[in-house]
Amino acid sequence: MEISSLLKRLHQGDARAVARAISLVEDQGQSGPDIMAGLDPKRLETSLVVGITGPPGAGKSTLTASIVKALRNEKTRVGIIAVDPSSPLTGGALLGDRIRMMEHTLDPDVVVRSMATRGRLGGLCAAAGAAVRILAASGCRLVLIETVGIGQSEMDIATLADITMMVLAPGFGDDIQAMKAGILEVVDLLVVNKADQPGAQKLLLDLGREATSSGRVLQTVAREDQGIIRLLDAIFALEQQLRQDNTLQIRRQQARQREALDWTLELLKPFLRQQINSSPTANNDPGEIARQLAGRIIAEHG
Ligand SMILES: Nc1nc2c(ncn2[C@@H]2O[C@H](COP(=O)(O)OP(=O)(O)OP(=O)(O)O)[C@@H](O)[C@H]2O)c(=O)[nH]1
Ligand SMILES: [Mg+2]
Repeated sequence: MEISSLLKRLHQGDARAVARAISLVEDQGQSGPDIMAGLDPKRLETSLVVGITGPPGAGKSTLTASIVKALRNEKTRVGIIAVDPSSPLTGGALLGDRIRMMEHTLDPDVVVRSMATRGRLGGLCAAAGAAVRILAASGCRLVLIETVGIGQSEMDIATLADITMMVLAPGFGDDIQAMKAGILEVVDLLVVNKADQPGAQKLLLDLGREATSSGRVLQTVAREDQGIIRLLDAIFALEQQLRQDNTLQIRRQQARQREALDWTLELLKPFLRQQINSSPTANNDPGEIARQLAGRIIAEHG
């Protein structure tokens, strides 16, 4: 298909054109850059990217589905990128959640893209960043990125987002709960999900009064669609603030730099592999091989 007609259909919101465009960019073929360059900058500007992270089982997928439902009630088009092989969105998890999301599978204004971390050597940020912008250009006012876990790579993906949100639940991710209010230095919003469960009050107490009264800690019962409107209000209020004080622009700039680094490493990989494989070295220490190679490259180009 011609890139121009692909772009046209993409901007009309055609789900297959969206999927095709993302695949073409992921494949790093000739047309990738043309697609990215052809995306409507106005749509990219007005869309909002929200990263949803948190320990396994806290209710991220249920919450995502519930947010989607609330947005669809307002006729808002929404994109979802699920970076999680076990996500219900990708068909790997509990039946109940799958049914919940199936509500939206026939809705052309809910665009879901899943990305597996497993089996991927790198370039996840780069690929996810491109997918985010393609979804935004297709008319998604909101793009949600769901990543499982609380580690560094999940946080890296979270840097792609304009606003980050961590979902906690009583009994899940006790290690991060030990960080208490310190979490709010890392993420914008903290969602205490499963507020219907007895441990929720203790979790809120643990977070401390300062945190819970900051407006950045919210309670939800995702399974019952409770607290979602308030959460969305908090997201949009924060968006307005970030746009006003220019923070949004700075965050996007940082995200682009992060993605550029990711792309660069991907593109250099074949060259580096070849260098490593062909260097006649008696050295058996991989760390030392790497230091020497990096040292040579830096000496030549630095
Ligand atoms: N009691 C209660 N259970 C909930 C709530 N929200 C989600 N759950 C349940 O918690 C379980 C895990 O929910 P998920 O949405 O799959 O959690 P997740 O964080 O996406 O899990 P992973 O993708 O595996 O990391 C499911 O059985 C949900 O039905 C809630 O508000 N209250
Ligand atoms: Mg999930």
